[in-house]
Amino acid sequence: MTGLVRKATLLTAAGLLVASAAMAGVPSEGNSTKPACIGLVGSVAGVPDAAAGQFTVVVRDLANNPLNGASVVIDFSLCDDIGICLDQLDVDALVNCPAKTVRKFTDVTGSVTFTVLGGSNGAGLATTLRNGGRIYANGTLIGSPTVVAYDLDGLAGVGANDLSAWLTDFGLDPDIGRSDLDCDGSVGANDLSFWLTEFGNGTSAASCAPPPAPGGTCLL
Ligand SMILES: [Ca+2]
Ligand SMILES: [Ca+2]
Repeated sequence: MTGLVRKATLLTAAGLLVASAAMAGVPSEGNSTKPACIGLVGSVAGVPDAAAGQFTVVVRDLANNPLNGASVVIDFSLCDDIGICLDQLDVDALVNCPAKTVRKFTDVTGSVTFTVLGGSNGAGLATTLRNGGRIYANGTLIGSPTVVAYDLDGLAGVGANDLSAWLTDFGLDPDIGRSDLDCDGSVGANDLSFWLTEFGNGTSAASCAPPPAPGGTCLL
């Protein structure tokens, strides 16, 4: 190997190392695991309704390595019809009321699990309510889930008034994201089945306390 070739080889190897280092630690939307829909739920006796609302985000970088300690923010600021609870009944969840976000951090496997407490105010229509959620990892957008809610009036847990709100959404527009409880892309009979099951379980009997302000921002 001539000196020139050796130098070129070394420079190429160094370049690859630099590129690899740059990829490491940068969250990748394509490599990360995130939900297509986020279901907001209530609680009962201070216990979040994880059975209906729990979801997991796995953050991986551009080199497909899991990111430990990554800040994962679920951002509801674009969802005018959605309100989140000030108290998420989760010591690891950091709520930012003005920003309308919930933040947690990933573990060594790059994973973090959420159950977001909140509901809807039943306002707004149509496609603006689809894919309105945002998921950020260390500030990088990695997902835009639809945000669905069982408590569609944001009051008194999951109850009869929410059924009425669901039926209104069903009648108005099959594309109203908040009522697409099975996350199949439209509001239909199967979503009603989901809602009835949730109502029957009684595990989201309580709404936020205190309730969110108009517009869904939680009260400080
Ligand atoms: Ca309700
Ligand atoms: Ca559906």
